[in-house]
Amino acid sequence: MFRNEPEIDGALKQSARTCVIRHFASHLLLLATLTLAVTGNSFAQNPIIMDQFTADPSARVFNGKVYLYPSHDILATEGHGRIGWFCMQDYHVFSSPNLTDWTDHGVILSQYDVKWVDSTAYAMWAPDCMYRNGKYYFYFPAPAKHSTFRRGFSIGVAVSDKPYGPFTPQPEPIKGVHGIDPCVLISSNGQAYLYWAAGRIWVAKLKKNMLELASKPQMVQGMPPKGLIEGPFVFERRGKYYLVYPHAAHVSERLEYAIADNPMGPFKYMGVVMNRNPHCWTNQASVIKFKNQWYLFYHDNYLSPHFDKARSVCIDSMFFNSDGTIRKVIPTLRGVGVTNARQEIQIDRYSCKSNGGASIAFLDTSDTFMGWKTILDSAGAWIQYNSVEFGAKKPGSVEMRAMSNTGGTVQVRLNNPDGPVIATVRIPRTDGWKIVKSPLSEFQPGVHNLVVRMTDSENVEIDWVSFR
Ligand code: FUB
Repeated sequence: MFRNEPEIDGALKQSARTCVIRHFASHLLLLATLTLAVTGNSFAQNPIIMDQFTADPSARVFNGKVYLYPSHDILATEGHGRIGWFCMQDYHVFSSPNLTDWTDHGVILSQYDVKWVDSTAYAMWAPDCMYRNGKYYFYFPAPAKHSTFRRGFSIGVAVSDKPYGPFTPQPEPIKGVHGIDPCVLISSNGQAYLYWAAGRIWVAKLKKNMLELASKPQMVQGMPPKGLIEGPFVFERRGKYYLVYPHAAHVSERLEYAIADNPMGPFKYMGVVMNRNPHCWTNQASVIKFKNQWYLFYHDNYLSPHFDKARSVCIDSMFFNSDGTIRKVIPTLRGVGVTNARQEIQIDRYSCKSNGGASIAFLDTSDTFMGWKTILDSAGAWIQYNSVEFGAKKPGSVEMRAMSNTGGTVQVRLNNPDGPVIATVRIPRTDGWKIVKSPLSEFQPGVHNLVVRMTDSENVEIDWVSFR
């Protein structure tokens, strides 16, 4: 079913068919989340970082927490980077105990901190981090001063006692490595490997000190012969090594994967993990297993729809078939997890919506970091946000931040667009945003999908919904 899915043209163009698939998937998710809710797990919406641009996510689980080491896109200005191109001068690290609540630990390394880096390049590209023997090793590509190598990229290492820094850069980049997008694997027998990209994927063993190569670089065998391949991420599952990588097979990059019995290959091409995104030329991924669930981290340009060098990290669940193959991941706005009903639920990060009369738009196109709103403008139009934890105690009322130039009425339903109505909310004609409240006529404890459905043919805009 997943292999024959058409390419997703952004989540905005969901068809009723996709919705049916999502309904089915949401029931599975609901079952999973009911189990997870017991262990206190919760989930995130896409994109996960809403106050800056992030890309090339390397997610790692250290000490029971998820650490995210992404690239940091900023917008170039005159004299500060190259306008119209990637502009990346530093790295932040983020952590989360539950994939929902993210802490930004601030800048851990900048191009100005590393002696060998050309600090006029603004090209601190896709990084990775690995733990060994009490230390955290942060690997990053950057153009070296006075480099004579192709595109000039070398790979450096910065070391810390903590996953969130402070990181101290080594005085020189790793000898013998020229390329971008480092990824480190420590296989179950304890050998560390460094992968990187230079047109194709390369691999070499690392010494125990994690700072030097222990073998000659070799090109990974078994990859598709044509098109740019970069951004390797390798992980081990059940004795097999999975290599996930972006491949520009046609116009923009799609995520593919290959499998090997040995970390150095040869790999066997297995298929597509995520279709190409027609709106964002690049994509790059990492994979983690966290609390018994596999997750794919990747990027999109949701917060910068007209400029794809300003990207945002997203997460979706990833599933394996019984033969070890990966099921294609369909990007969602909803992301992963259960949302607490008492929070401001961003229903514009929807799971599915009616074919007509429901749309989303930025709250403020001049400041996309403010997020989105939902617009309902015809009778029966609806939007559905899956997996909301209502808890055991009935909230006093439903609240919405809403506005309307006509006045309109919406129903709040549970589970699906025809599910039980738990509140009816009259949104008056307003000049601007207003908090509108309504009592709950019915309450069902536990985790439910939330549906907001228009009853009349007016026009309402909703920023968020909450139960308090
Ligand atoms: O983020 C800059 C570069 O774009 C990365 O290093 C590549 O993999 C691509 O995502």
